[in-house]
Amino acid sequence: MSAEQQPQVSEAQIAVHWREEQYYQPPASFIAQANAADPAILERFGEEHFPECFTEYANLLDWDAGWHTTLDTSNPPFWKWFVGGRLNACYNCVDRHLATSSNKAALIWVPEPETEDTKAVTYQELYRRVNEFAALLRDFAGLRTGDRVTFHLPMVPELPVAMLACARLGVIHSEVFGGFSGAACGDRIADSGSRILVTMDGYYRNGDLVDHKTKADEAVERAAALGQQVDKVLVWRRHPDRYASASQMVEGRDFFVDELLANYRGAVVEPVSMPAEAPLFLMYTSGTTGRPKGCQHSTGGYLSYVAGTSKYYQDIHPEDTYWCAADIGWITGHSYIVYGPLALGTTSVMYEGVPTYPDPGRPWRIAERLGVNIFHTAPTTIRMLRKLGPDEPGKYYHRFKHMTTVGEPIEPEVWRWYHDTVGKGEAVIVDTWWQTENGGFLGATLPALQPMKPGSCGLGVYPVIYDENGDEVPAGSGKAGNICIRNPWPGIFQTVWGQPDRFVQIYYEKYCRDKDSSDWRDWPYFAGDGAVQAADGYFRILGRVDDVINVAGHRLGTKELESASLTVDEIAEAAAVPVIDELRGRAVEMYVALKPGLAPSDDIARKVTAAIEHEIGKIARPANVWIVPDMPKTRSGKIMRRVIAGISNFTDVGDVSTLANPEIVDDIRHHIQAAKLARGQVPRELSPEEAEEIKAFGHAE
Ligand code: 6R9
Repeated sequence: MSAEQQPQVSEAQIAVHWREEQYYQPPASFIAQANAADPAILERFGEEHFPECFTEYANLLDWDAGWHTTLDTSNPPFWKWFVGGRLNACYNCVDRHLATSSNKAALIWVPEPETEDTKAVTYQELYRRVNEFAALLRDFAGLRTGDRVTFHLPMVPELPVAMLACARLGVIHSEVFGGFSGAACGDRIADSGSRILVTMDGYYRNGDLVDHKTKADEAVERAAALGQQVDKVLVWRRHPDRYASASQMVEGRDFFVDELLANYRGAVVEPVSMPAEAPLFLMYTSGTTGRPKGCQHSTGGYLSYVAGTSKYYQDIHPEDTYWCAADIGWITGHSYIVYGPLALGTTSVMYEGVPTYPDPGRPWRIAERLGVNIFHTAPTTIRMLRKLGPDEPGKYYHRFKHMTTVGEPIEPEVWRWYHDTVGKGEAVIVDTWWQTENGGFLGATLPALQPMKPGSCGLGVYPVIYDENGDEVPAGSGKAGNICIRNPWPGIFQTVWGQPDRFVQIYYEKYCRDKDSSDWRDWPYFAGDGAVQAADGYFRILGRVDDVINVAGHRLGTKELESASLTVDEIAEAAAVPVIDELRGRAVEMYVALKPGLAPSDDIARKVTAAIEHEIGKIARPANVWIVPDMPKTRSGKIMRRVIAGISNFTDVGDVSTLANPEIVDDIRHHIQAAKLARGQVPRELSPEEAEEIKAFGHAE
């Protein structure tokens, strides 16, 4: 759709002004080797074959006992997959590969310091390490099937070892992202009821050996204040011979894992045969208000789903060298660094540190040296690498057949750099839309069968767009609405740990047609994202439904404002926020960061305004364009729009302690608010509702 042909918008819709992008076809060389190259797969997974089609994913695994019911919907919306089946996730990711691949690398771990050696962990070694740690967890820590254990581990091989050891015992692991504070970890320990915390003394980040163990002390204290006693803290050492933390080891509570492991040398622990429905792990979502939500993932459904999507959407073959540059502390890392790739018996690369350390050529150096042929990362990382090292990929001889993107919509400009420069025009790109709650990809293209379209996540697993009344928004109408998933899928989380009512209320209440029905057709899954579907069926995600700016009745998606800004050559990153405006209700303010080496100028700000007017229309013209050195971001790289919205509106920016770069907040506030004062743009005092809206802007719920 061109900027001139704008659709009719009503209050209830988000205006959509995207330009249609051109298709990119997969190279013939990719198609020739792809796992999903036969169009028959599209037919096999058609809705008329639901739910039996998903047995194809389950059959990628080894089961101890087959299931009698593929999908049990008797207690909606608590769906159960592969009921009656039994399996062990660790056995499927480790033991079963030994017969053919014991000497092959399961993990290749790249430490951040380039002076330290890369370490390959073969399937045989992984088997040994997982068994020994499982014995320790069982015999020293007293963990039993069904218990929860919290990890607060960085990107080190000890993390997948610990996960798989739990899976071997049927113990439910809950990894808290290493960058989170001790207090955040303590909240999650308490919520999950963990008695054991597994942590590490320190790890490398941006050239520094970060002291991590200190957070364990704070976590234990916080958990105790919330009524959860931690009995033991198991501390791995980054360098086994020296302790890298300033914090004291607490007698009787804290233990060095490398010392304890001496007692478990050669131990073998039988994998516990678990029901398909047994929880495998909890993953807390980045919810910013209220109690954290522990998404409970199943063993059989989850593992089947990540194995199947890894095989078909990421085209992972056992002989590939696959690198997902996410952190295992997020769902992407659980599904697509550990469980999916290892279930398929491939080699999964792990990198400890920051992608731009010591320079923005680092990822391409790693890929060249290790022969990585599948690369997986997030738009925020792509934008950062493009900003700091736009020509770096050209200096290395890496060759990718496949690249994944995940985490937020990717601006077409950035997509093209990823495709042309990182992928050298010869890699397919799969834009994967999904959530912590979902276990694995939902919106994505099958790369050999469906062409790429920059900025669109493509088709996927039974997505549908509903309007506010629950009516389906037709493809090609140009109207946006709420993206939902019509059918259950095996990777769906089972519940919010300890909060089943919240599970139903947040994800199913909005579009449930009949609360008494046990027909899944009456229970679409509400994802909380806005989306639009083009005439060809491709979905484009517009961001969280609450990230909408209502200018004089036009609901503008933040993502399209940001995408328009990125068509300006000088711009590396952009964020749109609302400001309270007497005339128009809300007005748009843009925050932009420039590519390195460029000086801020009024001219650049004017270009951004012009681009927005051109791409979207005068209605979206920003009240101000602020050029800032960096954006406040979460640890997973998502821009915290509520923080900048607070700055623009002179309101409370809220808690910034979990940001990756909290120091930037005061810096931006000082400059922007001084400039607004000088321009006479200080807003009046906001009403409590307005203040609440600004505070909630960009929240995920
Ligand atoms: C996997 C993950 C989920 C939210 C999701 C959506 C956004 C993720 C996206 C995307 C557009 C994509 N999102 N992938 N938006 N295109 N390819 O990121 O999980 O951290 O729970 O975030 O991220 O808004 O609702 P999670």
